[in-house]
Amino acid sequence: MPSDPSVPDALAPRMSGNPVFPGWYADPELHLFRGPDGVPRYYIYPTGSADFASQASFECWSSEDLTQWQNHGVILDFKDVPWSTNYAAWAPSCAQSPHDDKYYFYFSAGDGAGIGVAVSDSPAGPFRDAIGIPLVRDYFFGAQAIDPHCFVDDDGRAYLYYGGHGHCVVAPLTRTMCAIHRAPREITPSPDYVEAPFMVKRQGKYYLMWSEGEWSDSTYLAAYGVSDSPLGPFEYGGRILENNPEVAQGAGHHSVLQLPGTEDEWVICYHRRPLGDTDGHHRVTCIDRLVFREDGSIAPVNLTHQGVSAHPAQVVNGGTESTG
Ligand code: FUB
Repeated sequence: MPSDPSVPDALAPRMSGNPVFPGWYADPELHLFRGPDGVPRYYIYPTGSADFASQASFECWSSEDLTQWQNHGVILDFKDVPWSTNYAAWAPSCAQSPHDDKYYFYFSAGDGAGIGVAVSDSPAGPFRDAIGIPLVRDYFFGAQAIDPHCFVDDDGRAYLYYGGHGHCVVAPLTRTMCAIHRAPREITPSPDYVEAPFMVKRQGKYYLMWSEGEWSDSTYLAAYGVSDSPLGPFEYGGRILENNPEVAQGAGHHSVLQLPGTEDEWVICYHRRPLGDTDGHHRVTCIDRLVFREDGSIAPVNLTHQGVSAHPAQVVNGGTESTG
């Protein structure tokens, strides 16, 4: 018998809904961190999606269960980063150092100024510019210095992936997390690669993910490749995010996270644009399920309005926090 929709179903799981929080936010990087207060929380580090001139700071959001999100306000302001452009604050990435437990925040300073690194004792900031100069500014192998992503491998080695203008590079970081250890190497995984690299390790395989198309319209999408090494080469795996004409367009620039305490359950955090909306900056942050098939390939993501069900943030067996 169909249930009465006016009666709340106490047994129905609480859902995140999509978007997971209000406002125009893009390029979301999702993590699980246990901050200095010892409480594990999910964190999302997005770009504030507005015209470039007004993008001069970064915010972050946190949640204890993926469904209720709290805005922590500005965590890094370009007025405190003198070498930055003071506009086009894009695509941040956050990682916890396995060496000093501090949190390192990598960010793009618009067209030309480069990629910076900031540091904090807390995943919710505030972050301060760590080195006073860009970590990367020049082009290597044609890669524009935007869209940084820091990946920390199980052995404690950290890698910086980045690159716009159709080229992707990776550079190992030093133990300080604030310097390039070896010169970047090109790992552009596909002729269609555009930007937004993200790395995750699952069952010993390295999955490099990226975005293709034009970020401001419905050609935007995401794809992935697989390797035995964080340095590639990557075998093309297929598309994971694409338009759904019933739900949303322009889905891309994402991150993924294994749900804590599960054998193999994953979520994908990405931005997408409302159907019929032609303003390229109108991007919202969403979370949906990501499914690895038995053969290790990734199924195309089902974009939803309901999002994902509540899942408590926890660090299992004192084990890993975020590795992506
Ligand atoms: O949000 C600004 C830019 O749009 C990012 O750097 C690109 O990856 C694209 O998402």
